[in-house]
Amino acid sequence: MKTTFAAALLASAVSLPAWAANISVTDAWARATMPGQSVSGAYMQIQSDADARLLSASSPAVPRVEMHEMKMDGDVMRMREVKAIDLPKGKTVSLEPGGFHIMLMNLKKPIAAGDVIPLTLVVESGGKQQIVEVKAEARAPMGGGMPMQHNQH
Ligand SMILES: [Cu+2]
Repeated sequence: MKTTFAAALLASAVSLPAWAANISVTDAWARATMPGQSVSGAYMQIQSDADARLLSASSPAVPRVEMHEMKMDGDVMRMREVKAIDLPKGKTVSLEPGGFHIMLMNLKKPIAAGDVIPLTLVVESGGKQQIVEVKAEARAPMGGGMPMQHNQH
Protein backbone atom coordinates (compact mmCIF):
# COMPACT_ATOMS: atom_id res chain seq x y z
CA MET A 1 0.00 0.00 0.00
CA LYS A 2 2.77 2.42 1.00
CA THR A 3 4.83 1.57 -2.05
CA THR A 4 1.88 2.04 -4.38
CA PHE A 5 1.12 5.40 -2.84
CA ALA A 6 4.71 6.59 -3.17
CA ALA A 7 4.87 5.36 -6.75
CA ALA A 8 1.62 7.12 -7.54
CA LEU A 9 2.92 10.34 -6.03
CA LEU A 10 6.14 10.09 -7.99
CA ALA A 11 4.30 9.37 -11.22
CA SER A 12 2.00 12.29 -10.70
CA ALA A 13 4.89 14.58 -9.83
CA VAL A 14 6.49 13.76 -13.13
CA SER A 15 3.51 13.78 -15.45
CA LEU A 16 1.06 16.05 -13.67
CA PRO A 17 2.84 18.77 -11.69
CA ALA A 18 -0.43 20.32 -10.55
CA TRP A 19 -2.54 17.28 -9.87
CA ALA A 20 -4.76 18.97 -7.35
CA ALA A 21 -7.73 20.76 -8.77
CA ASN A 22 -8.18 24.30 -7.56
CA ILE A 23 -11.46 24.22 -5.74
CA SER A 24 -13.06 27.47 -4.74
CA VAL A 25 -16.01 27.53 -2.41
CA THR A 26 -17.98 30.72 -1.97
CA ASP A 27 -21.11 31.81 -0.16
CA ALA A 28 -21.09 28.87 2.24
CA TRP A 29 -23.93 29.05 4.72
CA ALA A 30 -25.99 26.80 6.95
CA ARG A 31 -29.57 27.19 7.96
CA ALA A 32 -30.16 28.08 11.60
CA THR A 33 -32.52 25.59 13.23
CA MET A 34 -36.04 26.08 14.51
CA PRO A 35 -36.82 25.00 18.08
CA GLY A 36 -36.90 21.21 18.31
CA GLN A 37 -35.35 20.73 14.90
CA SER A 38 -32.37 18.36 14.82
CA VAL A 39 -31.63 18.55 11.11
CA SER A 40 -30.52 21.39 8.93
CA GLY A 41 -28.83 22.04 5.63
CA ALA A 42 -25.63 23.66 4.40
CA TYR A 43 -25.31 25.34 1.04
CA MET A 44 -22.51 26.83 -1.06
CA GLN A 45 -21.19 27.53 -4.53
CA ILE A 46 -18.34 25.28 -5.64
CA GLN A 47 -16.10 25.80 -8.62
CA SER A 48 -13.26 23.57 -9.78
CA ASP A 49 -10.66 24.28 -12.47
CA ALA A 50 -10.60 20.58 -13.38
CA ASP A 51 -13.29 17.94 -13.65
CA ALA A 52 -13.85 16.77 -10.11
CA ARG A 53 -16.38 15.16 -7.83
CA LEU A 54 -17.42 15.98 -4.31
CA LEU A 55 -17.23 12.62 -2.55
CA SER A 56 -18.20 13.41 0.99
CA ALA A 57 -18.74 16.06 3.60
CA SER A 58 -18.24 15.87 7.34
CA SER A 59 -18.07 18.20 10.29
CA PRO A 60 -16.55 17.98 13.76
CA ALA A 61 -19.60 19.93 14.96
CA VAL A 62 -22.30 17.70 13.45
CA PRO A 63 -22.77 14.00 14.33
CA ARG A 64 -23.98 12.98 10.89
CA VAL A 65 -23.50 14.71 7.55
CA GLU A 66 -24.93 13.47 4.26
CA MET A 67 -25.06 14.81 0.73
CA HIS A 68 -28.59 15.04 -0.59
CA GLU A 69 -30.40 15.95 -3.75
CA MET A 70 -33.94 17.26 -4.00
CA LYS A 71 -35.86 16.52 -7.13
CA MET A 72 -39.40 16.69 -8.34
CA ASP A 73 -40.84 13.21 -8.69
CA GLY A 74 -44.06 13.87 -10.55
CA ASP A 75 -45.48 16.68 -8.43
CA VAL A 76 -43.83 15.56 -5.21
CA MET A 77 -40.52 16.99 -4.03
CA ARG A 78 -38.30 14.15 -2.88
CA MET A 79 -34.92 14.09 -1.23
CA ARG A 80 -32.37 11.33 -1.59
CA GLU A 81 -28.82 10.73 -0.52
CA VAL A 82 -26.23 10.96 -3.28
CA LYS A 83 -22.83 9.25 -3.34
CA ALA A 84 -21.09 12.09 -5.16
CA ILE A 85 -21.76 15.48 -6.71
CA ASP A 86 -20.13 16.20 -10.06
CA LEU A 87 -18.03 19.36 -10.27
CA PRO A 88 -17.49 19.89 -13.99
CA LYS A 89 -14.43 21.92 -14.96
CA GLY A 90 -15.03 25.65 -14.82
CA LYS A 91 -18.71 25.36 -13.93
CA THR A 92 -20.14 26.78 -10.73
CA VAL A 93 -22.14 24.11 -8.95
CA SER A 94 -24.72 25.45 -6.55
CA LEU A 95 -25.64 23.61 -3.42
CA GLU A 96 -28.88 25.35 -2.60
CA PRO A 97 -32.32 24.83 -1.11
CA GLY A 98 -34.31 22.76 -3.59
CA GLY A 99 -31.26 21.14 -5.21
CA PHE A 100 -28.09 19.51 -4.00
CA HIS A 101 -27.39 20.23 -0.38
CA ILE A 102 -25.37 19.05 2.57
CA MET A 103 -27.60 17.63 5.26
CA LEU A 104 -26.64 18.25 8.86
CA MET A 105 -28.27 15.53 10.95
CA ASN A 106 -28.68 14.34 14.53
CA LEU A 107 -27.81 17.79 15.79
CA LYS A 108 -27.11 17.72 19.52
CA LYS A 109 -27.69 21.44 19.95
CA PRO A 110 -29.46 24.10 17.91
CA ILE A 111 -27.68 26.06 15.23
CA ALA A 112 -28.13 29.79 15.87
CA ALA A 113 -27.74 32.51 13.29
CA GLY A 114 -24.10 33.58 13.29
CA ASP A 115 -22.76 30.18 14.33
CA VAL A 116 -19.96 28.94 12.14
CA ILE A 117 -20.18 25.30 11.06
CA PRO A 118 -16.84 23.89 9.91
CA LEU A 119 -17.21 21.45 7.03
CA THR A 120 -14.60 19.13 5.58
CA LEU A 121 -15.19 18.27 1.95
CA VAL A 122 -13.42 15.42 0.18
CA VAL A 123 -13.00 16.15 -3.51
CA GLU A 124 -11.67 13.71 -6.09
CA SER A 125 -10.06 14.82 -9.31
CA GLY A 126 -7.98 12.75 -11.71
CA GLY A 127 -8.03 9.81 -9.30
CA LYS A 128 -6.61 11.86 -6.42
CA GLN A 129 -8.44 13.03 -3.36
CA GLN A 130 -8.03 16.33 -1.63
CA ILE A 131 -9.56 17.97 1.40
CA VAL A 132 -11.32 21.29 1.21
CA GLU A 133 -12.12 23.03 4.49
CA VAL A 134 -15.17 25.25 4.47
CA LYS A 135 -16.73 27.45 7.12
CA ALA A 136 -20.47 27.86 6.73
CA GLU A 137 -22.05 30.72 8.64
CA ALA A 138 -25.53 30.06 9.92
CA ARG A 139 -28.38 32.26 8.74
CA ALA A 140 -31.88 32.45 10.11
CA PRO A 141 -34.55 30.66 8.05
CA MET A 142 -36.27 33.10 5.75
CA GLY A 143 -39.78 34.05 6.79
CA GLY A 144 -39.51 31.92 9.92
CA GLY A 145 -41.39 29.03 8.33
CA MET A 146 -40.40 25.38 8.46
CA PRO A 147 -37.95 24.90 5.63
CA MET A 148 -39.65 22.86 2.96
CA GLN A 149 -36.74 20.60 2.22
CA HIS A 150 -36.67 19.28 5.74
CA ASN A 151 -40.32 18.29 6.07
CA GLN A 152 -39.55 14.74 5.11
CA HIS A 153 -37.17 14.11 7.99
CU1 LIG B 1 -31.57 16.69 2.80
